[in-house]
Amino acid sequence: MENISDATKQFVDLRRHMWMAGVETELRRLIWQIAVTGKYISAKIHESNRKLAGFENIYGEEQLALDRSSDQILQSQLEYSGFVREYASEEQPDIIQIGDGDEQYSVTADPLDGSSLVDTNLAIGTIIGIYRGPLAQVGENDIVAAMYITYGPLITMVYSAGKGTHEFVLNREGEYVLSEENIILKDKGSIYSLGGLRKDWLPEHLEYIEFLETEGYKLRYSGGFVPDINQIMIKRGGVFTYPAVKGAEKGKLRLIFELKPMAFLIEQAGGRATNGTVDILKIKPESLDQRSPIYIGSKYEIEKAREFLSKKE
Ligand code: AFP
Repeated sequence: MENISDATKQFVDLRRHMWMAGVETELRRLIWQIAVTGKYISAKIHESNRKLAGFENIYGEEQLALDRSSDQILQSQLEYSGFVREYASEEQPDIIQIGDGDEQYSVTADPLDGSSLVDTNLAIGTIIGIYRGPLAQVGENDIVAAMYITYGPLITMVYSAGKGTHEFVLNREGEYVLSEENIILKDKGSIYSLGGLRKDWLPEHLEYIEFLETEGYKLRYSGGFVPDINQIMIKRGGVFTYPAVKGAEKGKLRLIFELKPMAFLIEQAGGRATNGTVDILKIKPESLDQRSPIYIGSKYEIEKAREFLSKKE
């Protein structure tokens, strides 16, 4: 499908784009239903009192009322979709059975990633993974679609259903209209986004970052995975990393909720995503809460990461 002209993009909404791209009917409806929750979550952000909910999630992290309400919005939206088998989110300890077990798709969510930034008014986001079959058996390449919604000055939504990565903007009429189609990253970018404390980086990671510094990369790190990845996506290149660090060799970010969806989107845009040695999409999760180091972005930066990480003593 050739790219839609700039003049026409504003008339192409999400549903029409997915139909034109040949996305399978149930998947089209599912992506649409999830995208719609972005409006409700955004309304919650606007009305939030930003007080901690006094709860803790399974990771022992305090939960904002927003985290929980965003999760409830997503779960209830999916419960009435009719074609979702299971739902799992970072805010709940277990997989939730939504359907009667023979539905095609299961959904993972980080309902409000970066929620600790809400009080700073920085952009935050929702990360969605759509998998074929049961979540407990997710293996290599079981992810069939992914999306993220960025709550910033504009609400934007980036999705892929395996036919390229595309961005939509929520307009005043409450429609997601096409803004960037078939996003393709350059082989090499100019920004890097560095998670973890420098004092805790392992030697091979530090060497990699120092190499990038000799090449003049500019630091772009907000503390929100969604806007940090979105910057690499929209600027067409660069690298985000949250590495293994001393005392946390698995890094911080969750494989099934955060890393696989973003890896799917970035690879559909011609980029790469690895844990330093293995492609993120090839890792079979051993548990719902499995974490992994991540190097994600343009080909050149990821190949260099593999080179430096393979020198591990
Ligand atoms: P919160 O959801 O607790 O704000 O954490 C955000 C996050 O999971 C991810 O969005 C960021 O990339 C990463 O943590 C930032 O971690 P640091 O605060 O350690 O930099």
